[in-house]
Amino acid sequence: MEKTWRWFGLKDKITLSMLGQIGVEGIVTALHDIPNGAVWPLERINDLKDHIKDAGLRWSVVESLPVSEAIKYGGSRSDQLIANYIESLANLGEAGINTVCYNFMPVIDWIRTDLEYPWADGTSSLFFDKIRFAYFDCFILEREGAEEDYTPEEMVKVYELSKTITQKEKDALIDTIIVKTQGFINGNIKEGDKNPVAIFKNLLSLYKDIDRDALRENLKYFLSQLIPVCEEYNIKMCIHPDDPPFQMLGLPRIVTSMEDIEWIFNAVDNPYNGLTFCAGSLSAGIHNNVPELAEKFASRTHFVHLRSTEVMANGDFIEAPHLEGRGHLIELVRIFEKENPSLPMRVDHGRLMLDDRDKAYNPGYSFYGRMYALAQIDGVMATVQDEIKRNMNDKR
Ligand code: DNO
Repeated sequence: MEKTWRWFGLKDKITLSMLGQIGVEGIVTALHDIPNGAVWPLERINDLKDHIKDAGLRWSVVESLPVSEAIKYGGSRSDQLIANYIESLANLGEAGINTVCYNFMPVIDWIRTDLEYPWADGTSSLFFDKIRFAYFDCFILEREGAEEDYTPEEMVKVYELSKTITQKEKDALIDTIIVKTQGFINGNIKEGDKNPVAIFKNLLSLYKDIDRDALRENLKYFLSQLIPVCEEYNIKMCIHPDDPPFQMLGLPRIVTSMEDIEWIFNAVDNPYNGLTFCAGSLSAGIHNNVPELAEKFASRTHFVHLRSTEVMANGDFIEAPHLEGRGHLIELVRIFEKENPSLPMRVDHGRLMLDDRDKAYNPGYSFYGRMYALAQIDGVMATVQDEIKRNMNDKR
């Protein structure tokens, strides 16, 4: 697979010349400063593409071309926003950038409760604590009916927590769930926004009449408008699974399982309607067998995120070291190397380690942590490629 790296543009403290030194071949990025919903001008795309090329790399994948909320909930501006999206795609196609990752998660992209969960070895990783999340849902958002989403045993723990949690911890929880993890993704909420909880509640209310079926229909409509343009410009669209892959906050989530992904592929049955195989997101759902999904969807996978998680019996999950956990990345490398050796792959999220701390990297996007994971995966890829070569020689 092609070794790519998510780079956040000219403002990223991790420079392209650093990436050149650690074996990165392709760049995954976006025009992060263009507001969600506006057209990406061809000139701007070409400028960034040339900048990357000058560093001896290529712009392999767009992550993400964000889908505006009104497209997802089917608001009155939806058609105009889809027209803008199509124009951006055509411009990307014109510039020769052919893989576009996006997601269709309402309101909130990915969800974690802790950005620096400590490991015994001194490193730290991202973590999801179900009880803290339930506390946020029931006591901070005060979402109507929230308690019904948790078991009575869980609610007992939530009430216990409510007696001891400090204001500082509450603020940190809000900051982590709806600001820090979202702000850098062209999302709905930015660092510095006043009263993020109110903004967030307002966004949730946009979906009060949208269930899974309605969201699916809006995705189908969006894709059916896009795909002819993708065929014309050879642009592979790849939807990112929901992270984590289950229903939360009363919002519909439609990219969580084998059945969901099959539904999407059948809704617009065209190879340009493909998947970002994010092993990390998929592995956080105990209903998912990640290698089985990879076997099944390899031919419609256009981009791979290699990351793994471990899910606890109480519903918490942690981002596991890349060679451990439910992601089974070694097996995935076998599957994808066989299917398409030129598929772009990026290691996703890394631990905070060594000199990473206090660098204010976007959560999950450390330098040494990701570099370490990339080196591990690089070794696995070399081994698997060698296995494939040997098998071919044996067959001759
Ligand atoms: C988080 C990422 C997501 C992902 C988007 C793709 O680290 O995996 O933000 O980039 O969901 O649209």
